[in-house]
Amino acid sequence: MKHFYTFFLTLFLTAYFGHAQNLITNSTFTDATDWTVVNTTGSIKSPADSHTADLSSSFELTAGSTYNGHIAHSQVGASKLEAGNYMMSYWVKGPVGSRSKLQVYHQGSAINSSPHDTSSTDWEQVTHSFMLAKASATPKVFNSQNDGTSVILIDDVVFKRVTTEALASLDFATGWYPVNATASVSGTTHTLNLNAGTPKLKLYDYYVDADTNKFIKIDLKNNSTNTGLQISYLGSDGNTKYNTQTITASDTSVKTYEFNMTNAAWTGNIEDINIIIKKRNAADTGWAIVDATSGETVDFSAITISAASTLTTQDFEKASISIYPNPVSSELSIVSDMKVESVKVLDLMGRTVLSKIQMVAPVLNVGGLQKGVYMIELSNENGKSQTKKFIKK
Ligand SMILES: [Ca+2]
Repeated sequence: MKHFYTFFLTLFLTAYFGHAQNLITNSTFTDATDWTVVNTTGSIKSPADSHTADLSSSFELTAGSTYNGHIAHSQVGASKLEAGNYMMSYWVKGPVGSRSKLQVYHQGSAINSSPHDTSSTDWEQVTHSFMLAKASATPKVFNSQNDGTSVILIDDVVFKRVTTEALASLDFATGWYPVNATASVSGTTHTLNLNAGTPKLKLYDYYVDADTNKFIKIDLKNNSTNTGLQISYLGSDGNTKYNTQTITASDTSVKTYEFNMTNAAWTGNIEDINIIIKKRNAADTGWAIVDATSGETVDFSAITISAASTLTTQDFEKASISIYPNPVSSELSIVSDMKVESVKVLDLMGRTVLSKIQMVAPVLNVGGLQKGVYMIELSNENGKSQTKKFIKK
């Protein structure tokens, strides 16, 4: 029965975590340059004998004669790791009684799995769970028979972060880590201090169930001169995707920005999610990385992951707005329960008589207009608007 459990667990893990989100996967070993053979001999098995049905080859490793022979992967840098839980696994095939193990060399110490003695001549899986600090790590797979002759095959090596499903309301104080930036947390506010390059908050501890959740809402106050907010993620097609929108620079209040993530690559369990601060390029044709001299901050206060849009600013057309006095001789006051970003005034023929004016105070001077009836068009920052009629006396 044990074999059945192993088998089903493997299928589950493969489907559940997907493939591309892992830090290391080796189903073929064609990237053999990433692996170094230590204290023994080894090479890609040819002709192929693969754990996977596609016969995508495996790695044949002979035991060292007096010391543990192994293959060591090139170091996984600290920039790819964050303190937390990780797992590593491999498939092994060899004569009954073959002995192998996993090791992760980290901060001067070896984190070993228990030795695995094969119980059959078929492929068997070995998994190893461990914790890492934010420091580089070197994954290794050992043939630990130490007899100088025993040969095993290794395939489908996986090294990955152990993640759990993101909560609908994610606390910025946990799970989010600064990259190209430093961060400080005070109460519910997570302040990102921007460095040059691509300052961002990276989500290491969670994945998002993209089949259920299609909207990500971010509350922030942008204290910087940068005007872009970008969500990047590893799409289900294996490619990194970007979703970017404009944010208000040098803001004085918290604003809500919602990202509609609906697209063909936002399915399954999505990992490697980043929230990146961007700026416009010099030609104003696209987004660029922030300046070396930036050194500014963005205060994040909430992130909400949901199935449907929760933005109320889309209801600007229904906002309660009144203008007075009406008729008016000079100063027209505007009272609204939602922020009015700009206004313009048209005559009854639809001709613009006062072109678009950014609202810095809720008062518009119409003293220069001829007597008559006019329309005032009030707009929010997303371009939604509603129109009111007034009389100039
Ligand atoms: Ca293979």
